[in-house]
Amino acid sequence: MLIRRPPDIASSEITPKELYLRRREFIGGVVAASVLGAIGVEDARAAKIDAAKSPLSTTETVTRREDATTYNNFYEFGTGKDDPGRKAHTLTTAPWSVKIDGLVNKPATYTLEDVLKSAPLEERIYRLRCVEGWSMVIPWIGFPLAAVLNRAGVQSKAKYVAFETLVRPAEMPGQSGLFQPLPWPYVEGLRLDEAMHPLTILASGMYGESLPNQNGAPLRLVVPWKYGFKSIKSIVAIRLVETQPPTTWQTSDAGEYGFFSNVNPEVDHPRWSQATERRIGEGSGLFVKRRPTLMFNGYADQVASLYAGLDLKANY
Ligand SMILES: Nc1nc2c(c(=O)[nH]1)N[C@H]1C(S)=C(S)[C@@H](COP(=O)(O)O)O[C@H]1N2
Ligand SMILES: [Mo]
Repeated sequence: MLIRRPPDIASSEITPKELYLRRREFIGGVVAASVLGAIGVEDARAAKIDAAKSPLSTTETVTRREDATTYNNFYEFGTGKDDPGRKAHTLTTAPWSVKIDGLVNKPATYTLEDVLKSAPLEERIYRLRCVEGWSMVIPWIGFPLAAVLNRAGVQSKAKYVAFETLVRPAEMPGQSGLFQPLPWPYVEGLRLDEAMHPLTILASGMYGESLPNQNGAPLRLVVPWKYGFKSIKSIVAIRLVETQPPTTWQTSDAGEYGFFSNVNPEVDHPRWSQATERRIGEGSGLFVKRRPTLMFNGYADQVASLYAGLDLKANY
């Protein structure tokens, strides 16, 4: 997003992947066996997760897992959409801990296993709309962020929640190269009422399995009514604070990315319209179908009241 490129991927970018996917469908014999072998290794690492489907799920067609795990933004592994899928396997996600501190009664460093005990895991099928103009529908497995915050005991002075991603250059090539696309750690923030909203979840899995590294293993935020960059990956710290915390994209370009970043078809990005979006997997090349972007990404009924009286153009 930082890099001055057209808002949507060019057809020249998608073509190789489309070809690759099509080629995989036709692959036969020996080659197929080796491809399956590679998939087998990945499957061995992914743990199956049983979770009841949440009624807060959309009934729209789910994006193919193949697309959701090969077309990503995770700048710690590079700025290319295929970088995370190719490079994130180097990240070790166990053991993992999450520090929860700031204005809470019980500041502590929780193990991942302990965090996951905060509430029953459920499957939530959510739309994810990237600020760049594409979207997916992803079956997350997670639980409300509110469960963790309530466990820690939020103090009355707390007004915002700040989140932080891991910094580990040895395992994150985007943090160690000559070209550093962003300042690290990647940080994000929510107003406390947004963080406590039942739609806001911490996800540890998707597609019935533990999260692939490229999607933010082992624990990431998902805030479905905001642009995708708010959904911070591979979280190591959650801090309750009194004043609005800095966020990575706002810090890197405040004129283009705001703190709220609610999906809004009526408020354009300075360099492109946000009125429509391309659903990954729907058409390709010249035949890309664009669909209208929905207010609050289609979650207006549940979240519009959070912003009553707020000028959404000024507070983008
Ligand atoms: N730490 C971190 N979190 C991140 C990003 C990132 O670069 N680093 N990219 C964001 C952006 S721009 C999007 S669109 C979503 C993409 O999530 P997905 O790859 O699981 O679809 O992750 C978000 N979370
Ligand atoms: Mo994004």
